[in-house]
Amino acid sequence: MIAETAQLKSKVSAPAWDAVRADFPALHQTVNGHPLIYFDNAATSQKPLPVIEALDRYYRQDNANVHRGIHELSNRATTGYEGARERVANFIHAAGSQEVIFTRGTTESINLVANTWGVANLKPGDRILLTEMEHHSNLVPWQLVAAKTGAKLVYLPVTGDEGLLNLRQLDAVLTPGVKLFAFTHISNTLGTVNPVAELVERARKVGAVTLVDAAQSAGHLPVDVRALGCDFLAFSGHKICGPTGTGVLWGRQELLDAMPPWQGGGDMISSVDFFESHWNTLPHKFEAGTPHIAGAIGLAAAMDYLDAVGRDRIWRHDQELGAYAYESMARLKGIRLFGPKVGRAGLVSFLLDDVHAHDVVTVADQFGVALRGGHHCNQPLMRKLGVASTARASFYFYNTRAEVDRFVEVLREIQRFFGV
Ligand code: 7TS
Repeated sequence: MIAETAQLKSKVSAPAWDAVRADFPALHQTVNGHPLIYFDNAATSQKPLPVIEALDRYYRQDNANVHRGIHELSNRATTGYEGARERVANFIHAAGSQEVIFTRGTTESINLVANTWGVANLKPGDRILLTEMEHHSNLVPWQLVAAKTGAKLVYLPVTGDEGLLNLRQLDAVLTPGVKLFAFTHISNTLGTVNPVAELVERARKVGAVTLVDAAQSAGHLPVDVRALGCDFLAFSGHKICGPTGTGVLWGRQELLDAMPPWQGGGDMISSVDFFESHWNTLPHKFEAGTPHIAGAIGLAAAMDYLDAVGRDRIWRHDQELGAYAYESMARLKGIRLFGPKVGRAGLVSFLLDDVHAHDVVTVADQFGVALRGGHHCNQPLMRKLGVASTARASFYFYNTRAEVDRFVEVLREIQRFFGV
């Protein structure tokens, strides 16, 4: 197991991929009589033993509420939880852990910004710039806040099947009226990798605040919020080997300080009277109630794990597997592939002839291959692409070329099955 290497990162060489794979219990099972091929990583990743063990250890030994007790277990829980926050800050190169807010996931992180920064700062006529490739969780919160504030939504278009942001149209939509530009780092449907630093720089020129949806990138490549230059960054723990129900909102301290709280309750106050209250300092102002203590500790273990493997190495692996899958799949007659031909992340969306995406996924499951089919919470993008849904294979560092080869064979079986 590579858990030990997490602490000794600088002293040991990165573990072999076989050793990494051995750390994920869920990968070693048969499904419908076939060895599982788990290609649904964009939805959620599997969990390695050190993360499972961190949760187990917390609940067995340290379980107590945080920031309240003076007793030993509460101190341990608080140390674990706040230590996890430091780990996150270090993982994304935040200026300090006070800039790290724990949430339930990307969705909640974006809703937090929309409901606090958005409601406090947007007024009628202001513009919110999004892109046509956003996940519903980076669309709907802004639709809600636009309805509340009178701000207007504007979209940066995507170029057809290639699925790149149309940067030639950026000047036309990134006007001085834009107060917020929120966009995804990596598209969960197209596999496009967007030029975050360039987009942020362009946004800054018109004075727009930027929010990066890093749901598909945070655990896949090194993310440095200060190098990217953005104002907010959101991601989910469960997509990067951490527990479900965990996520992060990172924001620049001066913005977070100026934002009103979102949810009220315990822990987010410094004092409460019958008619008014005063808010706690960062990051507690945005964390009302008992947080997901075990989840945060598990997420920190996931980050240790990813860094022991090496995020540069994970990213190279992701890209190689994405390119290999794309090229192998492109050889199938009657397949339609979505997203960029080169430079893609580790996922491929496709349609086989006129077989419905759900049928592809259902038959693939009979062969032990876990895919996702549907609109992937990208309905407007699907409409733009002229399809109702796609099937999608999404990879992570524990997936192999041999699995891709087997998956392509299964796609051939599916074509035979449907007689196409
Ligand atoms: N943003 C992007 C780009 C995503 O891919 C997802 C989840 C989210 C936001 C929301 O994350 P959550 O953890 O808050 O739910 N994407 C997917 C997917 O592609 N398949 O299932 C969930």
